[in-house]
Amino acid sequence: MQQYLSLIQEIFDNGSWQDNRTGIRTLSIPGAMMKFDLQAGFPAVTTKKLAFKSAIGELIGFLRAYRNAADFRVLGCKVWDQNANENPQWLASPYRLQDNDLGSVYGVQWRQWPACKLIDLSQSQSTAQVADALRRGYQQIGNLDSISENGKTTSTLLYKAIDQLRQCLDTIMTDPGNRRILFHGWNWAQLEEMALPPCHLLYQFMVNQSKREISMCLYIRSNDVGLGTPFNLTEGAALLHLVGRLTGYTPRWFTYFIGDAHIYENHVDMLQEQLRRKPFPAPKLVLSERIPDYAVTGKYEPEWLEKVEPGDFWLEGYEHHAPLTAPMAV
Ligand code: UFP
Repeated sequence: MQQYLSLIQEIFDNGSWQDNRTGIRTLSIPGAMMKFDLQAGFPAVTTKKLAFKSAIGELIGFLRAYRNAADFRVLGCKVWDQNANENPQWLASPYRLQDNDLGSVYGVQWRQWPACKLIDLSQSQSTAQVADALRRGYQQIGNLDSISENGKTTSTLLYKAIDQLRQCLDTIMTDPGNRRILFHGWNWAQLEEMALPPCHLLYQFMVNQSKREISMCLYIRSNDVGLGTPFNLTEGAALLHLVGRLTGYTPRWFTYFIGDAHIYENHVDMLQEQLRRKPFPAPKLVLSERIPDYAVTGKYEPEWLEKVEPGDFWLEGYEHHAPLTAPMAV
């Protein structure tokens, strides 16, 4: 956890005060990186009590493509209530379907990224393109006529919900040397349909075939270092452990990139207190034996991405200082 404390110190030393949409100023730096060896321990914050159950509940909600704060609450994660029901901009949005609705946040993009193809039927390759799209699981929705000064063009619209995460696991299994094993949350067509556009938005997996290890890089465009970072570190590292288990690789390097790394003005006291505390050794993450280990069973069971439950994850040897709280900026 020294890396987390160093990041806090760096923001105190070099950050500049910035205004933002929440009305609570932040001390911010442009760009930061932390890199954790998961074989040396789990990156749990120890200078306060980590809301481990809540973070794991959120990750599981994402894995199941949840979009309702009440569903997250059932998993033990209450952090979405305010974003769903208190942000005035979202409350006024036509895309908010009902109370507690979050729109097409994180998991919806991870597991059901809405992909469309519009193929111009007048162009010579169109039949082959439509056939290729159908082979890839797209469904033909219908044809569209558009009229311009050059005349009428007919295009056909095809749609498919892409399970990006499942595709990543499949590629890890079939083509581990692939350098394109990633999933992305920043869907421009739907940003306004989300209670919060994604903060952690790009995940890439890398397999070391000779050492049988798997690593992950995560890019977070905007990170609340007081409340968000401990949460996001937990989720990212737990995800890498889970993907490693299901594909038969040992989780190794977890590299965490931040774009705008910031401390909210009303978190300064909490973080200064944490800097005064001496961190404890990193705990160990244990995954329940219920979750099949491909390295042991030889049977690939990616449906466990949806089947895992909060009780399948726990920390062993987690020593921490007293809890500290601070308000979340919405
Ligand atoms: N935030 C995080 N991690 C998350 C998440 C939100 O740090 O996983 F969902 C913080 C970052 C920022 C705010 O302080 O929430 C999002 O605001 P904005 O969209 O203006 O960057």
